[in-house]
Amino acid sequence: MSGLRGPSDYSEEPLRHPSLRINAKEPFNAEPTREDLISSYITPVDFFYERNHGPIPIVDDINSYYLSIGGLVEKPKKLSLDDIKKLPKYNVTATLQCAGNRRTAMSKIRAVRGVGWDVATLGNAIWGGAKLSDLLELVGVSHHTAITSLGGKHAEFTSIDQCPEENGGPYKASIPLDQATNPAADVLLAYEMNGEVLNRDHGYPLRVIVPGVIGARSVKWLDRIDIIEEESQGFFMQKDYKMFPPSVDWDNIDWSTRKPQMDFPVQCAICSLEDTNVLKKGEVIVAGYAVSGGGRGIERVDISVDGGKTWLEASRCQKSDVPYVSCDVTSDKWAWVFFKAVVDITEDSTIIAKAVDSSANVQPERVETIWNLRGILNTSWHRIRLQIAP
Ligand SMILES: Nc1nc2c(c(=O)[nH]1)N[C@H]1C(S)=C(S)[C@@H](COP(=O)(O)O)O[C@H]1N2
Ligand SMILES: [Mo]
Repeated sequence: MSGLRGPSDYSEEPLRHPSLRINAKEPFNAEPTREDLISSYITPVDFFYERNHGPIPIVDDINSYYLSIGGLVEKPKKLSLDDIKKLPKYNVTATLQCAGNRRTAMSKIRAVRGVGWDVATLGNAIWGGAKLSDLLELVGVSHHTAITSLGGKHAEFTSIDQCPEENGGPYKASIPLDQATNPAADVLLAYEMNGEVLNRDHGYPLRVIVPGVIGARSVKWLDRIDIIEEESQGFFMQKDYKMFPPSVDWDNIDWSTRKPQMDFPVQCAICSLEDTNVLKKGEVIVAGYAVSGGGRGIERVDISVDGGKTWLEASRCQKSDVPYVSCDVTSDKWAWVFFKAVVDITEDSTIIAKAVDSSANVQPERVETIWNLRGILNTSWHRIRLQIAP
């Protein structure tokens, strides 16, 4: 075995920060409060959402851990963590977002299947590790390869956790080989998160980070990588995390008609306010995050306090040392931006935020128009109903 062990029950779970809001206990699924989420541009590990499909794996002896790389490659290999650490190390600031972020709001339109989430099922971390493109060179697959000499077109990541959806088998996902072998795609084999050793909850000892893509493809507790001909046939690629139109429900679904979701669309949410807030007349701070997938940066965030009749542009609260220009090499093109506006509220109001990305994609106005049976990718305008105390 690879030194990784996937328990069959929840008796060996790690300790978690008490401020996380738990949405499901077994498997453990939790998100921070809105306030905690925007308390720091780099999300502290303690406040970083967790999405699991089974019990958290364990490494009993790190010296016995190895990663297998095989499939349609000329030189299959087994690498220890030290071998992986010998490859050039990169730090990539990337926002990981679960496709189920904001699902609860979508389920209010019509029932959807999946864990309920508020608006904080994402986090922004500095991931440290080796590039997948460099690792694949060790097995004879050079940079910018779309198909190997043996016909491989996808890189499949396999974990060790026991997932009920896979009948007790491990979590799997894949990405196209041209993305895996493109150094600029920044796909990482991360062993660090925010400068610390990756913890068990987030994938110790090694996880994949696929920047700009829904979190589901960033496989934790990596056991093996295989270069395969077709995309991964695993449950989470084929029977989950696909985007369907509002006309498809459980009685007429045909999973094979859609592709697995990869990039996430433009998204934003207000985190300084809750729907239950009753405030005094006067200044209100409207602050939150905006992020887009595929390396598309955020162009602007619009705020309305009159239900969408008029708009004002929010200001950006970026880290002071990194100017945000999405096409600039020094920018964090995979990372969220924080926004802020101060508005004057005199009566009960609906406050709206919508973001625009660098390709001029805009969030859809109404959740009804993007309702889908799995409740993924709710990127509709984020609305807060504010009450003013009499
Ligand atoms: N092995 C494994 N990897 C996994 C998952 C999982 O259940 N098992 N969940 C995926 C999903 S759906 C998301 S959103 C992210 C969550 O990563 P995090 O828990 O570190 O925030 O991990 C992904 N990788
Ligand atoms: Mo997810």
